[in-house]
This record gives sequence, structure tokens and C-alpha cells, in this order.
Amino acid sequence: MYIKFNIIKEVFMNPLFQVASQFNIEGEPFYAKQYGNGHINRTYLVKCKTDGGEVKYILQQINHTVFKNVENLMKNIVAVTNHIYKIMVESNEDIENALRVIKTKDGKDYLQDKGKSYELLNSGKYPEFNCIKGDDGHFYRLYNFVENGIGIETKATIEEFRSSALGFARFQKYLDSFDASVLYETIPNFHNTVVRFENFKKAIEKDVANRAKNVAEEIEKYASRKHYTNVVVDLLESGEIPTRVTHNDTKLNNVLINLKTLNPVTVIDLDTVMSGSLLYDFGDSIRSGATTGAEDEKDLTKVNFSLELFEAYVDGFMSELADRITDKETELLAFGAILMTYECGLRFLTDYLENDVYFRVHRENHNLDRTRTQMKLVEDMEKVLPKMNEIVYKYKNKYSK
Ligand code: ADP
Ligand code: GN1
Ligand code: MG
Repeated sequence: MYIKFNIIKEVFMNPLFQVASQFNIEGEPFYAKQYGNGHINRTYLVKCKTDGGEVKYILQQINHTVFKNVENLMKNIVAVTNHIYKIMVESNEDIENALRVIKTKDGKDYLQDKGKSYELLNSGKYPEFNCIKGDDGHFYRLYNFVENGIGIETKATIEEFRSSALGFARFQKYLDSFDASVLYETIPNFHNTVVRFENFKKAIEKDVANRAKNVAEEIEKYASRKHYTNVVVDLLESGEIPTRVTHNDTKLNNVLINLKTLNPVTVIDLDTVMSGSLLYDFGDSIRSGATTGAEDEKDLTKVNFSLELFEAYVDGFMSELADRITDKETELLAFGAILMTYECGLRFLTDYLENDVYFRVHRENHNLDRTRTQMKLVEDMEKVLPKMNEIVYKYKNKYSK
């Protein structure tokens, strides 16, 4: 009786239960807490009681400032998840862990909530859910909770990191047969480093938060590497490297790994699946995973590029893709890692100068700490670029048929 009353009370009170209940869920929601460490969306783990036990879901409040057109964003994600699901079924793969978009009760791929739950979430009564207030209300989507995998935040082991490479490389293979023409560009110029550099310059000029004076050294380090910015953009434009459908946000915690079997389970965070270069996906994985420190580590002596982890990733990646990667891509793979790390640091620095409007921050100078770790990794990689290239060719040759 008491337990039942508590559940009713919670259902009544918790606005996220009201949100989740508008989707095709099994059972009754009784638990909702923030989950994961994404920088963009607000992610919640929702648990529902059913007759047979418990079902978990991932509920996400979509960042509508970043993703302006939620309708098209969700069309992309539904198309990609359906495509992958179909291939998995055809090739007898285990579909239990496939990522699925769960529709709302009125058959939509997302919920635009302007109702009671929205008012409640913005009333200040639920600071723990920390929601973004917007004129359009909140946008939500619901996924199945992938049980058998974990998104590693930092410091993967050699075996785990190799497994993450297999996961992203297989994802790349799935997308090979995906029709790029149906894809909407969710964030224009996402990896156009030339445009990213222009935005950086504008942020310095405007200096809205009067912060440029604090970061002269960082500005100098990023500005002096301007020559990196057009390399991949130009090669894509001239057709010297192929434009492919890519994930574009292949950081370590965006692939769920089974830590017991060391099998990659599911690639998640599909908001940025768009046309791009394979160098972006390879590079962003190295940026986020081939390091001994966290992305926001303050003590830079703890942040070192790891050639060992790099090698493990190249091994996994090439074991799946050696025959598909072109000669020009192979030549630039290691540079791609420097470029993506540089680009991400440039974005953190730009956001710091713009007063932290894009990436979620949890402390003062958070974006600045991130800027510095990325530059430390860039400097480390620059020193060992010839060795990185050697490793790339070693595995390209090993796995080419
Ligand atoms: P963001 O765009 O903010 O990074 P993500 O989609 O990456 O959001 O989700 C944030 C975190 O939530 C992930 O790093 C992962 O730990 C967890 N997560 C997301 N989707 C799922 C899922 N379907 N099953 C299990 N965990 C998930
Ligand atoms: C963001 O969403 P999340 O946390 O997986 C960002 C990436 C950055 C990353 C840096 C849509 O990734 O581009 O590389 O932070 N995603 C978007 O940690 O901007
Ligand atoms: Mg993510």
C-alpha cells in the first residue's frame, strides 16, 4: 500500500514521467534521472514497471538551440537506424542491441512538449532536471536502453579501444550503402575547419565576455596552425578524397562496448550523421580516446597522446576497412587525428570567447581547460606524426587483401 502510494506520488510529481508516458512505452514510469555525460542533449534514464519486471529507456531532450530543425533531424535518425536494423536482420546479427527510435502515442518520431510537463519543468521545482527553456517548448525523443554496452568516458584499455574502432568501422560499413541524398544537414559546415577558423576570428574580434585577454597564448597556438584548416576541405571539394556518409561525432562514449566480451555493441548519438570524410570519424576517435587524460583535465602533465592506444585503434579500424580506404585517405589518416583534435580545441576556445553558449559547462573555465588539453594532444601528435604514419601503413598492408 505504502509502496503503491509512493509510486503514484512520484508519477504525479515527476514531469519526466508525464513526458515519457506520451511515448509508446511498456509499463508505468517510476524512475527518471539524468544519465551519461553528453555535452549537447539532456539525457535521462527512465525505468518503467511492467508485469514481468522492468523496462529501461533513454529519454532525451533535444538541444533545440543546436539542432534548429528537429523534424528533419529525426527523419535522419529514423532513416539511419532503420537502414542499420535492416542490414542487421539480413545478416542474422543480434538485433537486441540495435538502437531504435520509439514513437509517440500519436505515431510521431519526437514529442514537442508545450504542455503541463513543460510548465512544471520550467517552474524551478525540478532543478535536478535542469532544463533549457525555449519558446517552442521542449523537444523529446525516446530510445530503447541498450543494456549490454557501456559508453567509456575516459582511459579505455588497449582492448576496449580496439573494440571501439571495430564498432565505428562497422558503422561506417553499414552506412556505405546508405543513400546520402536523403540526409538533411543537421549542422551546416560541422567539420568545415575553414569556417570554424573564421568563427574563431569573429569571436576574438567581438570578445563579448572580455575574455580574449586571458587567453593570448592559446589564441596564438591555434592561430599559428591555420594552415591545417583547408587541407581536408580542399581535397573533398576536388574529389581527391571521397565524400562518404559519416557519423561525425565518433568520440569514445558514443560507442557502447560490452566490457566482458569486448565486443562493440551499438554506435549511438546519431545527430550528426551527414556527408563527410572518413578522416573525420577516424580523427575524432583518436582525439577522444588515444589519450591518458580526460578531455577537461586541468593538469596537463596527465594528458599525453598514447601511441599504444593509437596503434590499437588503427589495428581495429584497418581490420574492417583496409580494402575500402583509398590511398589518399591512408596518407592523411594520422593527420586527420591532428586536424580533428585541433578543430575540437578551436571550437572549445571559440565557445569560451563567446561566453560558453554551445558546449555544456560545469565549472568556471571549463571550455578553457578543454581547449588546453586538445592543444597538448596536438603538440604531442605533431612530434610523432612519422611514427603514426608508419603504424597506419603497417596495418593497411597487414589487412589489405
Ligand atoms: P549527447 O548528444 O548529449 O552526447 P548522447 O546521445 O551521446 O547525447 O547520450 C549521452 C549518453 O547517454 C551517452 O554517452 C551514453 O552513455 C548514454 N546513452 C545514450 N543513448 C543510449 C542508449 N540508447 N542506451 C544506453 N545508453 C545510452
Ligand atoms: C559534442 O554530443 P557529444 O558530447 O557526443 C560535440 C562534438 C565534440 C564533443 C567534444 C553535436 O559531442 O562535436 O567533438 O562534444 N557534438 C556536437 O567532447 O557538437
Ligand atoms: Mg554523445
